[in-house]
Amino acid sequence: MTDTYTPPKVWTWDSESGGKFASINRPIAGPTHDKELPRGEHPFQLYSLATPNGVKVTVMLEELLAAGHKGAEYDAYLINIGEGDQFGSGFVGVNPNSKIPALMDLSGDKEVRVFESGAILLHLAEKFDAFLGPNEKRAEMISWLFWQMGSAPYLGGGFGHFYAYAPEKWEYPINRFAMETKRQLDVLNHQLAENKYIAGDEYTIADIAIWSWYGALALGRLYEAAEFLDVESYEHVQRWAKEINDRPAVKRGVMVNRSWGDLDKQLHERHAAEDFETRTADKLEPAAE
Ligand SMILES: N[C@@H](CCC(=O)N[C@@H](CS)C(=O)NCC(=O)O)C(=O)O
Repeated sequence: MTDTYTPPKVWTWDSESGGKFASINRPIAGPTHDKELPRGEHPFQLYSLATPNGVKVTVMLEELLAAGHKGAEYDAYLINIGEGDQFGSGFVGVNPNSKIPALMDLSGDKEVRVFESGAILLHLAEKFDAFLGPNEKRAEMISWLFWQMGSAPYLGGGFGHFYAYAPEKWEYPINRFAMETKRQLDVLNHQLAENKYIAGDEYTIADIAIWSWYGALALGRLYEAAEFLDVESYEHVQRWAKEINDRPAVKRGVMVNRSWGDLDKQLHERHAAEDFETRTADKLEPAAE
């Protein structure tokens, strides 16, 4: 690849960069418009979309409910990041970083906002004392949770962006990030060769966080890159990814705030357990033109 770009002395925001998310990317923080967020009746209010970062939280909430934690009832509202919903004033009030997922915890005396998917997982796990694994493995579990938070931007923002979303295919960034993504898959493969779950014998929030990205990748659900990355060859990641995929709470969690794919797998908003049966997109009236 030849370098055809000479950076100016000072970068300025004067043209669209091209690619899938060019129209929503901007170099400044803060709201672009006034918009209050809706609120339901449950202790947790989630504002999200079923991307891998969003799915972490809906899987966790469904797992908590499946484990009998009735206090984990939640209302989930769809944030359409392609339309710029993340820049509305209400959303920015919950997450000043303007990215899904964002959570309001109304369960205590004071309302608490939580943003960053890893922080949300930890907040919920500590609140319900669930999916934390045994005490003696806590440092290991948290290490893997933070591994995911630090690693996935190379997979999503690096590999996925240049392989699937950039306006052209450039060999240098695709090579660089394919190499790193495969290295990460191999790290997981080694760990899962020795352990049933990522931090030992118990299913934890580290599995939920890592599965949402690397499980989806291994199952061929991200960037149409399964063949290119030869994901089938990561034998232990495959075993683990399929096992977690079979969990009923995971099957529900991936449907919440999903707005693409099969209509019967899209639950745009979730307010009650029965919504999975009665309010998927195939069962709703089409919106008026
Ligand atoms: N580190 C954040 C990343 C969140 C993130 O990147 N969210 C994306 C969707 S997966 C988003 O909201 N993008 C909108 C934007 O960049 O404007 C987390 O884990 O919560």
